[in-house]
Amino acid sequence: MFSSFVVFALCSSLAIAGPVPVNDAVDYSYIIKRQMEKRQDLGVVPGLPAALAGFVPVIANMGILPQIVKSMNAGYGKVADIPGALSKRIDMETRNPQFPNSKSVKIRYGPYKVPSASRRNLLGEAGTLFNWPELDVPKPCEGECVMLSMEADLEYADGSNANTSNGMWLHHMVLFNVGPNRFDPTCANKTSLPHLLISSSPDKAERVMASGNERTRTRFNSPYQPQTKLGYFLNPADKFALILDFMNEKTEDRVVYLTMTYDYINGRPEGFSNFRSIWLDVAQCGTSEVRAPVQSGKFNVSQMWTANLDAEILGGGGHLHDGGSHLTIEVDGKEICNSVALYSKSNGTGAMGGMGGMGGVAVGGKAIIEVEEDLAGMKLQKRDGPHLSGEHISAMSPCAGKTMGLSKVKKGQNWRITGFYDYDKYPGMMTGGKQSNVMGIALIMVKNWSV
Ligand SMILES: [Cu+2]
Repeated sequence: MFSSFVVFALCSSLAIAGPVPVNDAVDYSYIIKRQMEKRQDLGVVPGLPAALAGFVPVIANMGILPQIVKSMNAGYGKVADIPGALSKRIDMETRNPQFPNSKSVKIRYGPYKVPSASRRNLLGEAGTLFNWPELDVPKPCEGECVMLSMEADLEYADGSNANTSNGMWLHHMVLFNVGPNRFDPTCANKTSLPHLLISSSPDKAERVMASGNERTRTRFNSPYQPQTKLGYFLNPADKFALILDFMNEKTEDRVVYLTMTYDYINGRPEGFSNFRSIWLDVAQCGTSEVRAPVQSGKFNVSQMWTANLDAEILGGGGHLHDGGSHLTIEVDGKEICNSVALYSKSNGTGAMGGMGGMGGVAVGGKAIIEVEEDLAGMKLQKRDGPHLSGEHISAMSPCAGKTMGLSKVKKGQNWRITGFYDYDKYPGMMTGGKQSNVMGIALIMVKNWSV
C-alpha cells in the first residue's frame, strides 16, 4: 500500500565504524554516531517525490507549495482537542540522571486527524496526512535552557501508543527552530522545500531533529560520558515549528497526538558547549538524491559550501549509497577527511542494508548496541528500497582526532565534498533494471559555534 516514491529517509540509518579517535580529552564518538544516524533524516525533503526536486525553484517562485499541501490534506490535519484526553504537558522523572537539575517533559501536540487507508491523495498515497505544517509548537522551556536529548512518538487520546502494531506510522517529523541567528548553514540563501513548508527560509530557521517510525532518541550528549557536556542551547526568542507526516493502515479515519519528550536543563549550566551539526550534501536543500550519471564504472558527485559560521570541530563522516567507495571533504583545497565505505554481507538488517547499515560503535571499550531501537527501525520496509542479498555498505569510517585534518570551521573557508562511486567494484542498488538515485552527504559535528 505504500508508494515507492516516498523518498524520505531512504536510508534512515547512517552508521559509522568505531572506535573513533579522540579529538581532545573527551571522546565524542557516541554523539557522532547518534548524530550520524539521526541527522540523515534532516536533509531529505520529507515525502516529496524525487522528480519534484528539480522544480523546487519553480514551486517556490509560484508560491504554490502551501496550496499543494493544503489540498492534499483537505478535511484532515489538526482538529479540536478530544474531551477527556490527557494533559498536553506531562512532567516526567529526568532521563539524564547523570546531570543534576536536568528535567524531562512530554508535550502532546495536536490532535491530528489522519485519513483512512481507503483514501488516496494526489500522489496516490493511501491513508496519509501529508507533510502537515504545525506552527503552534510549545517549547520545553520558555527562557534559556540546554536541550540534552529528545524524541518523537505517536499516541491516541488516552495516551496509548499509536504504532505499526495498530496500523499507525510516524512516517516522519522534522522539528525546526526559528529565531534570531537561527539558520541552516549550508542552505542559507538557497531555496529549501522543508523551510518553505513552515513558511520560513534557511536564513531564519534551522532543523533541529527528525524522526521516522524508528522513534529513536536524538542525543546531544553521551549517557556513558557525563563529561561530554554538549547540548542544544535554546533562547527565549526561539520558536518551534514542525512538519508532520503520518500514515494510517486502518480503513477508518483516526486521530492521534504527536508527542515530543524533551530532556533539558534550565539556564546555561556550567561547562556545557553549544552543539550543532553542519549538513553537507551534493544535492543541498532538496531531496538529497542525485540521478546516477552512468550505469557502470566510476563517477563522482560534488558540492561546494562557503563557511558562514565559526565553530570547533568534534568530528564527522560521510554517507553514500551502494556503489560508493569513499567520500572526501576538502577545505581550501586540502583534504581534511576521507570517509571510506565499509561493505559487508552480514549486517543482518535486510531492510537497512545498502545505505549505511546499523553499525555499533565502541566507546571506551564498551560496545553500544541499541538493539531495541534498531529492531524498530528494521521493520520499516516501506521507507527503504528493495534490498537483495550481496554486499552493502554497513558503515562509513569517521573522521575525528587524528583522522580529522581540521580543528575549526572559519567563515570564508571553501568546503567541498565529493562522493566517489565505482559500480565495477561495488554493485549499486537497482530500480527497474537501472542504477538507483545516489547520495553524497557529509555531517560535521561542531561545538561553540557563532555567526
Ligand atoms: Cu541515503
